[in-house]
Amino acid sequence: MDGRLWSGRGEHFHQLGKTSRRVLCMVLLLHIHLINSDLQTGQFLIHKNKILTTSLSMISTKESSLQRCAAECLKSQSCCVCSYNESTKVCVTDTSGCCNVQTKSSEESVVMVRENKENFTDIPFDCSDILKCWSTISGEFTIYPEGIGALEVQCDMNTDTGGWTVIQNRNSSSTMFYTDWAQYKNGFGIISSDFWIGNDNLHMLTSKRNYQLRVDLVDWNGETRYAVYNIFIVGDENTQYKLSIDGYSGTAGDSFYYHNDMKFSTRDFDNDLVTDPSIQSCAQQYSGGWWYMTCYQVNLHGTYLAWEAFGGAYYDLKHSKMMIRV
Ligand SMILES: [Ca+2]
Repeated sequence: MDGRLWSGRGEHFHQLGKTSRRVLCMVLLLHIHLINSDLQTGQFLIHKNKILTTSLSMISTKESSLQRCAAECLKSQSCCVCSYNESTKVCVTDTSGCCNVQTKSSEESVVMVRENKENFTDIPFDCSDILKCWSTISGEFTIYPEGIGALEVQCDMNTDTGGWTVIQNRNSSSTMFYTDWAQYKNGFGIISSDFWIGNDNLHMLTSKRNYQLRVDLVDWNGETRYAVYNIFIVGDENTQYKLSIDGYSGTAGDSFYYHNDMKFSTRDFDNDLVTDPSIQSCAQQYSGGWWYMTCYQVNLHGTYLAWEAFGGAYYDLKHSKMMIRV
């Protein structure tokens, strides 16, 4: 099908019904868009002399034209990218729901990317998106959570099928966790070792998607245990980063639920529920920053890296890692 098909056929065109004419006009318009597509069309951005290299779920079909290949992609709710080879007539549609394009040079081929990416994964919000569209290997990545902008994070792609955004990592020897409200608000540390992602970031993430929390713990004998919570939401600063946590499963025991509904406390900002004025704040007493009550069953940032059901409140674990996933 090319532009000449339509010359000198006016009489046939007028013989068609009104609806058919309308449909043909739309097809013709799409066609014109596609053949005049040096840069952009109404539907696709065209990359000439390119072919798709990698994708998670590609479907190959034979199509008689570029337009038919584009139409195949448009039919699918999860096709953002397709490529067509004029010579072999092979049409490859990517039905992963991802819009990231990895191409290599190839004459006679074009790669087409939908212009409207609204319903597709275009930029990664978190490590679930990274796993889906960018990488199946753990490492450091940049994510773009709504309201935050670019954020460097550690993604765990190994634990329980992966897709985890790591929000905390601590070796008990690290003392940087006994710090103030501003540090906990903004985050601190180095994401390749000991760090806290920051309460503002935690709030922005957990208020936009429904996350589960996973905590992995290791003691000094090398024993490992974990806890998963199906509900994990951190409020904004006005709520003092109030914690909502529920839906435990795992091997560590359900100690964290004790902290449900608690506000965050730091050494300079006491929101715990200890009322006895002779007792200093939990954050100061146990040298940490946490959702203290009176005071804790879980204290991953304190003098003792503690999870009560795993050895007791004063049993210092070696390592903790907290991460979230949709
Ligand atoms: Ca208090």
